[in-house]
Amino acid sequence: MTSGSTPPPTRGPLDGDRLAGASDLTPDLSFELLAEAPSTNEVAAERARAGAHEGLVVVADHQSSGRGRLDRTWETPPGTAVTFSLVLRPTVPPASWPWLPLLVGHNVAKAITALGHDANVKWPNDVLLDGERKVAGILVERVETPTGPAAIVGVGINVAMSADELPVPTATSLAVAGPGAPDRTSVLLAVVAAVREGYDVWQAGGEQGTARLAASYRSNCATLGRDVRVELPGGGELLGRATDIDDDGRLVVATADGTERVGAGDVIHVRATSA
Ligand code: BT5
Repeated sequence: MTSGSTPPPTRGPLDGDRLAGASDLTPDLSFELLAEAPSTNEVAAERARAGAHEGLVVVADHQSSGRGRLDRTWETPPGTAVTFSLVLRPTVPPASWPWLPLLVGHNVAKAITALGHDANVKWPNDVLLDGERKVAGILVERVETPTGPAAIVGVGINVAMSADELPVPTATSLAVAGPGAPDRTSVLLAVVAAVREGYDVWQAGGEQGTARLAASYRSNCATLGRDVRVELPGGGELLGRATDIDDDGRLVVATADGTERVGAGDVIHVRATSA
């Protein structure tokens, strides 16, 4: 699966004309394409503070200083990835906001599945291929703006990287998983449409919308039923079996000392057969 014999992927630039056409067809989405940006989340946050409407998608053909969670970095060689940030202005009650990052991961996984891959989500929102390697990462940030809080939904997808271009051993790309990789513009449009649609359905559904999202998320979460090690944000870790995602989107872990609920953390799926 990770052999060096992957055919050379297409590395053309993102197609600005197709993005403009998509903006015309879908009034709830508009695209701003930048040749290069340090971090699309930073640019989109600036746009939101300046009044950007819900549905603005800031796309970088190349992102040079991508950010992960907790000040980590997101690395993507030029021409190989999709990196974008979508501005949203959720109207769901504050208690439902924690579901947004999970919704995004779930819908990115669905879009990648529709492109012919076996994609699912490691809690909270790492998108894995074949239940193992990370193909997409998500960073959702809340920013205060003069017209109320906005959510900046940042998504990075590894599309055309060859095996030796992957930044870390736990990563994969659509090209490495094969067969072949679609062009980056097609991946971008498919993923943005899936996220926007899932978001609209969730927002329109009220409490039922969150209940439906939770059921759908649970059914495609690679973490449920697994033995896990959870590295907690403040240091420390939990070991146990992931048994559920609760109604607030937290991971429920059965440990030797009882049941714990985790709202944030890094999950490592522990294999029964190896360390
Ligand atoms: C994430 O963080 O997974 C969130 C990544 C979000 C990136 C998007 S791109 C568009 C938008 N603009 C931004 O500036 N960011 C968002 P986290 O779970 O903390 O994972 C980061 C870790 O993943 C790093 O410490 C590396 O170990 C690993 N990593 C870095 N680049 C990777 C890649 N391309 N593919 C897979 N893993 C990667």
